[in-house]
Amino acid sequence: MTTHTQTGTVTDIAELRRLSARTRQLILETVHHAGAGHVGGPLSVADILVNLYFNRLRIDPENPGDPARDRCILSKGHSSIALYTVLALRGYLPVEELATFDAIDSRLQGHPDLRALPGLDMSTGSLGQGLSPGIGMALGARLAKLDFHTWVILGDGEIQEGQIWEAAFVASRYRLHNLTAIVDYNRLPQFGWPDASGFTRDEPIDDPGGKFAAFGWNVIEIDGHDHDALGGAFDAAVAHRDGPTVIVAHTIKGKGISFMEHEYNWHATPPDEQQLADAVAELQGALA
Ligand SMILES: Cc1ncc(C[n+]2csc(CCOP(=O)(O)OP(=O)(O)O)c2C)c(N)n1
Repeated sequence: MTTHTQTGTVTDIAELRRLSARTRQLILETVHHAGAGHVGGPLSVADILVNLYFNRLRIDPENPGDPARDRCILSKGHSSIALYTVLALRGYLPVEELATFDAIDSRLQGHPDLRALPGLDMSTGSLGQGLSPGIGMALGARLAKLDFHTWVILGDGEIQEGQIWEAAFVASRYRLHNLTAIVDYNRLPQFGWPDASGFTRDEPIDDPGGKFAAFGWNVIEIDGHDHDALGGAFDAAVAHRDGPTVIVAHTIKGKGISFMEHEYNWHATPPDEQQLADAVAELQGALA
């Protein structure tokens, strides 16, 4: 087995929290500057991405194409600005380049394009498709005798897509212990949940962990904003050797900014000047 050397790891919880706050600040500033982009989902997934990229993934920004590196697929690709921000803080691109987000020739498109930016492992955006290439990567690792781990981040709205459950079945059938899915379980998709009378905030289908368990997956449930819990869950997922693991990360859409939390209206609304100032003021304590 060939193993990748890990570089630049951060294990200190206070520093991980500070990186999360900095990530949130940059997400908000970038979307405000671009006048476009998603907000609620990126703020929801920020801690998961920070912990993965700084504390878990065996990666090296100097060698982004190493075949032995861990893989990470942001299947909920509309949250790209969170991923670009974490990649920038991790050294894959200059932080200043975030200002080009969503511009016509930018490497940082509204949805991730793996041909444009080293450090991206999959192009995503059409929801429901990220777990399947994750299976391909995990099977490829087995064939190539590489010990890398593949991580796939899913939205809870996204897992309404049937392809997710075809993939769940296949991953279990091949006992892919080198594959972990993380559900960003903020319980809010784009507009709430449609029903006969319009939109409701009551989920029609809950307990994603129970559903993955029915497909034979190992299930871990955690608070997806708690860096201690995230690190522990990632360790447990890698240690589990009998099939794939799903981490159901209980999160809050718009996390960190009081007037954005639990509000689907902030799914993809750029903050104006005053809203940005108010939001960054809320983050100040955590940035220190
Ligand atoms: C196949 C497909 N259908 C619809 C969309 C439009 N869309 C973008 S984000 C989104 C809601 C996703 O909700 P969720 O997965 O819960 O993400 P989060 O709440 O974390 O942003 C939708 C419907 C899409 N990108 N792909």
